[in-house]
Amino acid sequence: MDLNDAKTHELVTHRGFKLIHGTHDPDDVDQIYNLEIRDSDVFVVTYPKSGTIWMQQILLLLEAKGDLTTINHLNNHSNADLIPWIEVNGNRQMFITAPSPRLRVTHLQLHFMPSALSQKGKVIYVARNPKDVLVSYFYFHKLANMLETPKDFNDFFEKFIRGDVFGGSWFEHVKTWYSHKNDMDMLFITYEEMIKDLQSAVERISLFLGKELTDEQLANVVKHSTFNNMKKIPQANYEQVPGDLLSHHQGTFMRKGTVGDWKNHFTAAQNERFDKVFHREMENFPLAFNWDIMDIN
Ligand code: PPS
Repeated sequence: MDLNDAKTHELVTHRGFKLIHGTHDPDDVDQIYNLEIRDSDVFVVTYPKSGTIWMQQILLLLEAKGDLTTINHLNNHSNADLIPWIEVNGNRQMFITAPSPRLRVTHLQLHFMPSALSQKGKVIYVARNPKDVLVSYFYFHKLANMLETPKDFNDFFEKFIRGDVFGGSWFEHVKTWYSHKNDMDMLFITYEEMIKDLQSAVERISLFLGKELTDEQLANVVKHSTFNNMKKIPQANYEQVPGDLLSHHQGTFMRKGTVGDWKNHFTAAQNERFDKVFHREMENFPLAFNWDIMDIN
């Protein structure tokens, strides 16, 4: 696509991946591959709606040893200001000169990421069951003005299955990253594991990052990263993001935060179709997901 012809909302296919016109610049994204990496760099990698803001909150709290008041939220910075997207316009340049530790998030596919990540730095990949991702992403398309408002749920359902959304195919994203998890220093964790036992998840993340927190500090990290507590923090719920980016009257970023909400949205036919695609795509792949809150409690 000629970028000059692209309108806001439009997805731009670039090297097999879908970017958002106006939010991402393909030439700039291509330069991420050559970034120099430090041992202390940490990248949180997610397919959209898989728990990015949650992991940002946990990493910020681990840095702050559980003390919410020392996080720069006070200056009205959101989680994404404090742990920015590497692929968003202007952020790559900022990364180069930022002080350590450089904590970043990304939705990018592996082939765009700094090649030096195989030698240095750490990656935390968060995966979420794709039925809940689809529902969460549907609502986010209504909220986020940089994304096209879906015609209806079924229309979005088909787009998601085709991978015709920012982030491309969920299946490709998860499979590619998972199959390269031993090529770098990666922690692979699921949203459902975090829902099931946040304390253990936080301990795993802390250990992976080599942090040394007391039990009390860890307990505070857990306390300030629960859904209900994060929802009350405007900077962790993107409440202060300007209305031209998020239509706040359409809903809240922290929406339901649970496992199995897809059951309130999928028809029996959609579920059958999704299962077929899932089995075809994930056959022989050693990844299992929890689809229902009842299965993990
Ligand atoms: S984005 O736009 O890609 O950055 O979105 P992302 O942050 O990856 O995902 C948003 C969903 O994660 C849920 N969330 C949580 N669930 C449980 N506990 C906590 N603490 C938490 N924080 C964020 C958020 O509510 C979105 O999911 P849905 O299903 O829409 O509620």
